[in-house]
Amino acid sequence: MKGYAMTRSGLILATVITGLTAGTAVAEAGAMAMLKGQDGQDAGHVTITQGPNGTLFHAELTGLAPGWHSFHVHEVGSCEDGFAAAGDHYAPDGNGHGLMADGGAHAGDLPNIHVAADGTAMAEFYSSRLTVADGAAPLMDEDGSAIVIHENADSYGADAGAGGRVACGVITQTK
Ligand SMILES: [Cu+2]
Repeated sequence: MKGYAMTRSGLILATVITGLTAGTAVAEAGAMAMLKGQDGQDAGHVTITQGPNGTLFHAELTGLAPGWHSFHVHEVGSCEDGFAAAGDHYAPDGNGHGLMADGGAHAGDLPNIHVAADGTAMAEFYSSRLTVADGAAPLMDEDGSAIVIHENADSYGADAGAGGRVACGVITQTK
């Protein structure tokens, strides 16, 4: 009877450990990007904080045209060549574009931001797909990644319609 009780305890302990491991798979980490416009002027910054089950983006932006704009993670950590060097949207899983599209979305597809009349925007997004350094879609992969803000709002469909690149910042790991 006593032996049976010990076996039961052993099984319960094993279950608890498995649960904890699943909830803490991604290590704590952080990153940031300082953004510039095409004229080289400061366009604000984005801080990125890794949590146990997702990644929080906090954006404080300036010097942008009022209205809605696309906000994406692009696949290369470079803003050279008029921001073209940032490449396409970050999509390590091979999904198509568009938060609301069949076959979407790119891991780097994020919600639009709204810029006020004074050219500033404050926004926060949470992504359960992107990670700072570990996992299936790390921002700090071999060639890094960049935040790009576009001229137009993202349609969230398969064709983004985002237009030109108006601000860019290379993502760098801070912890
Ligand atoms: Cu983009």
